[in-house]
Amino acid sequence: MTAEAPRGADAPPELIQLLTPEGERVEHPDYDIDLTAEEVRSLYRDLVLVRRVDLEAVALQRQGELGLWASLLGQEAAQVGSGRALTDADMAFPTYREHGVAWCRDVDPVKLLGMFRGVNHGGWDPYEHNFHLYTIVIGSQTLHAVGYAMGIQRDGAEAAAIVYFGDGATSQGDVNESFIWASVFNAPVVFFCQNNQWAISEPLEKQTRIPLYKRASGFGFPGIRVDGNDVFACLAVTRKALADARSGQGPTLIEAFTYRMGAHTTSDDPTRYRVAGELEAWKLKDPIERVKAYLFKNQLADQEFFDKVDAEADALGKDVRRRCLELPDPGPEALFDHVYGAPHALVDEEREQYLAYLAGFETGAER
Ligand SMILES: Cc1ncc(C[n+]2csc(CCOP(=O)(O)OP(=O)(O)O)c2C)c(N)n1
Ligand SMILES: [Mg+2]
Repeated sequence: MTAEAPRGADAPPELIQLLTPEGERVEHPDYDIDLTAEEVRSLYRDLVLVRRVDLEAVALQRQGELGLWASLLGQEAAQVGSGRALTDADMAFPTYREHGVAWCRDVDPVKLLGMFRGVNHGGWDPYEHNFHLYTIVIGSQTLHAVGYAMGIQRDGAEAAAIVYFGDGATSQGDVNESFIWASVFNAPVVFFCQNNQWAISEPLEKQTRIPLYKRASGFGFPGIRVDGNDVFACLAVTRKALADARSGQGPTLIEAFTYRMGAHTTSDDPTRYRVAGELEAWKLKDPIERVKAYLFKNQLADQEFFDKVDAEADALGKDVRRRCLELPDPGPEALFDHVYGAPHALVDEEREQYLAYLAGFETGAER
């Protein structure tokens, strides 16, 4: 330990990496992954397509078609790698930024856009995709995930839950409480923290004095740091953590070390609080470029393949834009839908009152 190291710091953090930023494969004794050329091409396609959907959503917001958008730019590998590690039976609990995981769960991107356009309250059936609704209240979904995991544990299901949250969320009480519950009940849950270095304008050093993954040991379960810009490593590490959870070995905290390359949301201007050099340094670790380099170097894909993926991405961007603009505005009564799972007398009464109130404006009879 050097004189400058913070009190309590011990060994330097280990980072699981299977693919370097230059596209070189690295072996790791605990995290071997054997991907076919087809599987690597498929991961590359996922990464490119989710980045394209994200880009289109940012443009739509800038043109006034969405109220807000939270970009995943830079975090594609963390999301696609972990998302592709899930089985159909596993359940994912996202924040508001997990568009790449939504993609892996076959949620139509237009449904995500609908929420940010204000025409739905979530837009998809969580059980149809085993992908919970987006959660804005920071960290609260960790409690939902642990509760769900304890439920499937009691059902004896061959499944696990995975919950996504950010570096900033680790300072929330909910997240720490969920760690305790998961630990003492040995719940089949994977805590997937995307450490993108920022919580809006608050840097990582204001959240923690030790690497986040090391927090897990204090709660009594393993923590691991993975290169969040390495889709192979994210896939391998998440696969193992999920398998451990399903086989009764309890929770794991995965810290995916990555970077939010864009603004926090479209309402934010990161040039006010972070230096440009930081972004430039992370651009060299781009999650897509390294897979492309790997495919090229190993002659697993040719230019025709890359052109085809780019064309598919453009077509997807256009299609998402067109269908977003065509989304119907819901009637005001839709506000009362889905408050409960079944009809409810009080909600019905409130809906009627509200519609009568609105009708008053048309006739001028009621105020
Ligand atoms: C309980 C709660 N407090 C504050 C906020 C406002 N808020 C929205 S996003 C955010 C930062 C979250 O940072 P992090 O967990 O690192 O996730 P990231 O946005 O970087 O993915 C905050 C404080 C909120 N949504 N919920
Ligand atoms: Mg963050």
